[in-house]
Amino acid sequence: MSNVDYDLLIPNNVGLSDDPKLRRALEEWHPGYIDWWMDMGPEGFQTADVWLRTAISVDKSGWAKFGYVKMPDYRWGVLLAQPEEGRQIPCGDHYGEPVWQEVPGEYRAMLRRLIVVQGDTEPASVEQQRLLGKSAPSLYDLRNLFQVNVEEGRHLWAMVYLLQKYFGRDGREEAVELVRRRSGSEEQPRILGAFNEKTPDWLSFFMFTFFTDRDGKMQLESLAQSGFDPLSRTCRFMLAEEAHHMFVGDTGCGRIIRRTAEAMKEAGIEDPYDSEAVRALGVIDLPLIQRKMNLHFSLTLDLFGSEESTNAANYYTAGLKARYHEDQIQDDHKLHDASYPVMKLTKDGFVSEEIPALNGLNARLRDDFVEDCAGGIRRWNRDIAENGIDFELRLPHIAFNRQVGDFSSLPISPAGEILEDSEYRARSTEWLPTADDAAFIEELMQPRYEIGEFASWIARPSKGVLGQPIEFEYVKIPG
Ligand code: BYC
Ligand code: FE
Ligand code: FE
Repeated sequence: MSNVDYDLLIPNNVGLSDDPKLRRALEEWHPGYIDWWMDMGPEGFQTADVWLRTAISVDKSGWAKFGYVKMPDYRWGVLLAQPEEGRQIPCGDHYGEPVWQEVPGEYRAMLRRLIVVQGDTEPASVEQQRLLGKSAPSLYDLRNLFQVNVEEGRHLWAMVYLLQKYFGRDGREEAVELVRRRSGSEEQPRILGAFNEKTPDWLSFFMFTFFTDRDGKMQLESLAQSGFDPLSRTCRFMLAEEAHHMFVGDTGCGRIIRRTAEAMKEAGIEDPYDSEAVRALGVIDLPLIQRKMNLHFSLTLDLFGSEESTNAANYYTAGLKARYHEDQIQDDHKLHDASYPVMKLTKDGFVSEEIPALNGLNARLRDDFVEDCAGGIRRWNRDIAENGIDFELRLPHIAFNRQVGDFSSLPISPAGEILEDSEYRARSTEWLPTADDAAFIEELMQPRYEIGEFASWIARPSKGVLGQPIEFEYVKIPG
């Protein structure tokens, strides 16, 4: 289905030109969105020409076009994946019934909540990343940042479309709130904790796109299985874009780690903990990278909610949100009699305990997430080892540094040791980024805007974007 209407203000494949009411609602929301983008989007680059991909079709092959765009002129479209003939509700009480094309009345509030929470994270991430352009390590990376930003903007459009088309007046009100809340604000914060944290530097940005965008992937995968078909189709198309965000995080962290390992090898530094010597090379020491990883991993785990959740059970039973790859799992898809093992902290330490599977769905998705992280970390460690450095990056224990769920606020080390509060506090500078780390990184991160040049602390990518050379003017910054 290539019938994307690209001539309207809002490019779409949802028949906006035949639905004047909805078209008016979206067009009325548009100026507020642009105001938000000018206010909270990438600071200092709104007039730059950026070589961006824009979604113009939902065909698996060739769904995007590339070219120079000024970001405020980006064509944020509403694009749904093609409907699947005969699709059925994949889980819960309505398992096997035809999917809903309209909102099931009894589940309206739950569904709206899910869409609002999903929608809220998209602009939040743009807000968190808005200052990063000022310290970009290269034009290539600057362009990737902006690509991620405009696509998160499009993901907001995707959720706003659902709210305005299917939820009438309260949907329109929620759409306004989505561009009113602000990441980190005291009065009107973003809904989920991690989206009120700072993304102060590029190492954080790459960790965020590796871990937090991957939560996005996992959540979108489970919403892509929704019995509410418009949500499913929307999320399926968003996942096509999301793959690039994973790529940015995975290769970004990987290039930083490789650069450090290579620089250490060249300089003959063997002790990865000799941070003074390593930092003097203009690269980031591996223990600091580990501390950032501990932070972003633990913040992201909080996004899965409590391990045991009746909300999650209700979403599933209603058929609104399923498991990761629900359609590939062989069981009854109702889970009334099933159990799931979750880790609990008892007086005997950590033990695995079986809980009703329906209540354990957040824990299960989180476990799937942890597994999904493993490949990247394995590759990074291979680069470290290949340079002869004795250091291994490790995901911290899932109970470390948590603010949501069973392990919230417990003094547990990244290795999973249960400590006294005082020891935990005293040692936390070993495990989480310190003020000294922040000062070092801030000084290190000076922008490189020359074509084909890269900052000292990051390796060049293996290739440019879509066949372009690495030496390409990915962003034309006005003089
Ligand atoms: N912070 O039963 P519980 C992305 C609330 S990222 C603050 O434990 P539930 C992206 C919860 O709302 C993906 N509050 O959890 C990435 C509930 O409050 P109410 C975003 C939290 O509901 C990068 C109460 O605590 N999408 O796309 O089963 C860049 C008890 O909740 C938090 C989604 O998350 C928290 N961390 O699950 C750009 C999918 N956790 O309702 C984009 C939609 C929980 O009692 N959302 N609470 O007032 C959901 O599926 C669920 O809302 C959650 C929470 C999985 C987030
Ligand atoms: Fe997104
Ligand atoms: Fe993303």
